[in-house]
Amino acid sequence: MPVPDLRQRGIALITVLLVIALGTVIAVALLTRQQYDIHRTRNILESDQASLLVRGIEDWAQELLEKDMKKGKTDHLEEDWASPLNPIEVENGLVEGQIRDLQARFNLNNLYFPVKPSKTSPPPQTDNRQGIQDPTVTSATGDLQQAQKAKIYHPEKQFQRLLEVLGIDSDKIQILTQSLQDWTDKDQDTHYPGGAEDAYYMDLTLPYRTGGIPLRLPGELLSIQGYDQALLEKISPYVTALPEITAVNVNTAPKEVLMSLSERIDPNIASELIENRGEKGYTNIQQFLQQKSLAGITIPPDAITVSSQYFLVEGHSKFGNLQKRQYSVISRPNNKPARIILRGEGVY
Ligand SMILES: [Ca+2]
Ligand SMILES: [Ca+2]
Repeated sequence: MPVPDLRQRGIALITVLLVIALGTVIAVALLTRQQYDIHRTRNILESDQASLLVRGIEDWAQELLEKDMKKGKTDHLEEDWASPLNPIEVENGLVEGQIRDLQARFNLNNLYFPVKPSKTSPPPQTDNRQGIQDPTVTSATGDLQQAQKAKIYHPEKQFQRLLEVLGIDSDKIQILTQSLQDWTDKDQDTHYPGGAEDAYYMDLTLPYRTGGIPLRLPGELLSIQGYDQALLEKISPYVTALPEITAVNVNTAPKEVLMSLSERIDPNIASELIENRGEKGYTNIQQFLQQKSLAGITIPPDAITVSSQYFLVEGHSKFGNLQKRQYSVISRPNNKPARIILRGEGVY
């Protein structure tokens, strides 16, 4: 009988050890995988719970805004909707929210939509005095025309004034205004001298085309010539992007936005206008326009309102280890249910 080779016995032993080691590695790998799966499943469940919680904020906001509409025609900061929803603890989490009036801000899309002639607009110019030679009459007509012209709303002027109030360099203001106009308008005619159409963007290292439609979110400004993150952060509390032309609600607008209504509204006048809102806000635009501090200052009536249709709802929820932030834009047209027209994760 051949004597077993010691070397062969050694190899057999190593093989056994190797099989045991492999077995252990596989077992550990399986266990780890199982742990990962458990974690992942927990994350998915918690994420779903956090999403459901934050979605509930929308229902709260819609209900509150619909109730508000039944209470009266004006919207101001002493109303229920304007108070934030303080954090509500739920099992394993919490939820909180806040409604903001988007018509307290300048609507960037006002540069896109044509200004609608309304009841408050001055009547079209009909000069039936042509041929009259009396210089005093001509001058009176001229003054009247001047006054009527000053009442016509020019969104681009308001935007430029807002940028000025926010401390943006005066040589950048025309570029920012005209490139926004070019970005949204349907044509390819570049506003001179500050605008930019496809020809400019197609020449960039990463080429792209202009939108040719109204903005959906203020953040889209980042694609446009002249805008960057720092500028966006500076202006974003004061601007919005809505699907139609909108007026500024003088009952909710901050100082900076009130100042954008006329270059003659300085910080003191704006503070007075805010103080004079009182507890109930201005009842109608005439009451606002008749304020003593606005004597001699013309504000286009179409630029202002005392009630709002568009609101922003910001929600935040926490469930387990997960958090969610969500923004929703609510449209609440007169006597119709409030509905969500835009929703996204993160910050508006
Ligand atoms: Ca209201
Ligand atoms: Ca264009």
